[in-house]
Amino acid sequence: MKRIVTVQDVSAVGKCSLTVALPIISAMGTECAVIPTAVLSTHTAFRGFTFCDLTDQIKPICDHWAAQGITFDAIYTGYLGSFEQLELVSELIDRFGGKDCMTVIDPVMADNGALYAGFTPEFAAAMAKLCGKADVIVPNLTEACYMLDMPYPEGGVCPPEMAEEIVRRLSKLGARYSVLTGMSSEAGRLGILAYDSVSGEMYRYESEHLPVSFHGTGDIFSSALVGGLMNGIGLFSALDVAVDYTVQCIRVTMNDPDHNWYGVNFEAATADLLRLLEEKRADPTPKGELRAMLP
Ligand code: PXL
Repeated sequence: MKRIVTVQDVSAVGKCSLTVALPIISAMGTECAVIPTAVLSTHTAFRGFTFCDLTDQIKPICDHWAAQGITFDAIYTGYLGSFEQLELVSELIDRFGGKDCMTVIDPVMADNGALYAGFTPEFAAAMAKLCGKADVIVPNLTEACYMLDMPYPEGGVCPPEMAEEIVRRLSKLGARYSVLTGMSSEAGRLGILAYDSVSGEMYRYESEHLPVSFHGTGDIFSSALVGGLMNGIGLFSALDVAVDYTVQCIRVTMNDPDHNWYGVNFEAATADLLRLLEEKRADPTPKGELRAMLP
């Protein structure tokens, strides 16, 4: 069985970061080890949340794992809250990464043209440096603009040529695959644009653009992507699964009159996720390399 480690916070209520990565990756049949970077009562969109920093646990956890000979097929990082955590994750990649381990970095720190509370442009620059150590990076448009130190386009409008220019620029940070999320090449559609800096291939996949926005969907997308990659379905096929699952999560949430404002009903779409995954696993020609990295 494949084993990954994900490094992000536990927002105890709020359906994001570890509380979605763990169930999604497990449901997709991969062991999901965790390094909780902090425990919060809720994510930071709530008022008055508690916060307990666990930075000092990261190195001892890694030391123990190294002593036990524990290895990983992937490292997946999400929300990281300080320069020190970026540095510790960089060391973790040096220790546990390598050619048999895929590193996926979701540089969670901003959306809709603005940084989340507590983040600075200097942090974005440090995150950009960390992204250089990844195989796959998955920023949204805001995160990409901060990491590239470029202005956020008026109203978040990013025509296809601009998106292609951005993923090319992102690839200069050093990751082989740059995936820009929240992209739309036509009205009513939303998805991703991916760029393989080795082959020069651009890959676009879009699904229905539902007229709502929910917290935590980025983490759901990235977790499903990592789960797909661990199933050996190829990066582009894994992106299809992640987009379709995220849209399905939003759809079921919209249809639930009792839904929460703080997160989507990703649990209710688990059967859809497994069906989407099975369709790709049954496909004799899954799209995108990275499959080659796996048995
Ligand atoms: O979903 C990203 C995320 C993760 N963790 C925490 C957050 C957020 C987004 O705001 O606040 C603590």
